[in-house]
Amino acid sequence: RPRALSGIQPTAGSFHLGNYLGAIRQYVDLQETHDAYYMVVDLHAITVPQDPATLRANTRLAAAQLLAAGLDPERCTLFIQSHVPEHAQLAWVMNCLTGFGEASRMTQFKDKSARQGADRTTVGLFTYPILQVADILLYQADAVPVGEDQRQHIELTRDLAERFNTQFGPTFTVPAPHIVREVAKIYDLQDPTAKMSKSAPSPKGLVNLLDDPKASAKKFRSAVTDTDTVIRFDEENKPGVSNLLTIHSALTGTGIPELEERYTGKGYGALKTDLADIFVAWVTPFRERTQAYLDDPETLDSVLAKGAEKARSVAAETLAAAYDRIGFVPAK
Ligand code: AQP
Repeated sequence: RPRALSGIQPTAGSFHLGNYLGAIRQYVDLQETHDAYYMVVDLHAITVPQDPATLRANTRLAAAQLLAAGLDPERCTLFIQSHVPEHAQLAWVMNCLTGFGEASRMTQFKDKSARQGADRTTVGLFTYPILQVADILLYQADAVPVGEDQRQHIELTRDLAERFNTQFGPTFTVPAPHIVREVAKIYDLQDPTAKMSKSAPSPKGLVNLLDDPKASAKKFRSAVTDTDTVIRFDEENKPGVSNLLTIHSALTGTGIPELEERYTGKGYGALKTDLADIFVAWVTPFRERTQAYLDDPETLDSVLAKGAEKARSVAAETLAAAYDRIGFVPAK
C-alpha cells in the first residue's frame, strides 16, 4: 500500500470548515487506500506563543475531532507529533540542507510574520516548513493530503528529498501533494476572496465546527454574496456564491451543475438557508461524537499511545538510515 501522511495544528481548539473539507475529509478517504499516518502537530503549534494548559487540552481536542470526523484507529495511525522525537531530529538535518534564501521564499511565513510583526516572529516560525519536510519524509509518504495553501511546502519537501537522495544516495520517497481541486480552498463567508482561516482579522466569516451550530447557521445566512441574483458557479465574478455552492456540494455530494439547476429562479436567501440547515444537520452529530471521545480520555490516550508506538517504529528506521548516510557514527 502507498503511504499517506498529514498533520494538523491543535492551536485554535475547534477545527474550521476549511480544515475539514480541504484536508480532514481526504484523511478519512485515504485510510481506505493508503497506509495512513495522521498527527496532531503540537511542535508546529509552539511556533507562536501557547498557554501550556490550553495547548494540552487543545491537542486532545484535536485528536477527538479527528476521530469524530471518521479516522479509524484500526485503519490508520493517529498520534501526537511530540511523542515521536525523530521529527525534531530529522528537522535539524533538513535545516542544514535548506538554503536561507529558499526558506525565505515561503509565502506562509511572509504572511504570518507580517501579521505578527518582526519583533514577535520566532525562528521556529521561519523553520516551520522544514519541520514539515521532516514530518513527511520520516514516513516515506507517497501522498500528502492538504489544502492549496500547503502546496509550496510540499514542493520544498520534494526538493529536499531529491537533494538528500542525490547527495547521500536514495533514502527518501519523494512525496506528492494530494489536493482535491474542488475543495482545495474554502473561502471566508464574509470575505470570499480570502481563505477561511483561524487567524482571519474577523471571526464573522469563519465557521468553527465546535461553535454553537445556531451561531454558525447565522453566519451562513448572512454570508456575503453579490448584488446580482443568479446562482451560478463563477469564482472570478461571483466568489461568494461559488464558495457557498462548493460547500453545499461537498457536504451533500450533489454536483454543482445540479445545484445551479435546482436553484434557478430562487434567490440567494434560499441557498443560504438550505446550506445553514445542511451544515447544522452534519455538524450536530460531529459535535456529539467529539464530546464522546473527550468523555472517555482512557480510550483517547490509548489510541494515541498505540499510534505513537507504531509511528515511532517507522520514523526511527528512516532516521537511522538518514543518519547513516550522512556519516554519523552509530550509537552502540
Ligand atoms: N480555507 C481552507 N480551505 C481548504 N483547506 C484548508 N486548510 C486550512 N484552511 C483551509 C487545510 O487544513 C489543514 C490543516 O491546516 P493547519 O493545521 O496548518 O492549519 P492552518 O493552515 O494553520 O489553518 P488556518 O486556519 O489556515 O490558519 P492560519 O491561517 O493561521 O495558517 C491543512 O492541510 C490546510 O491546507
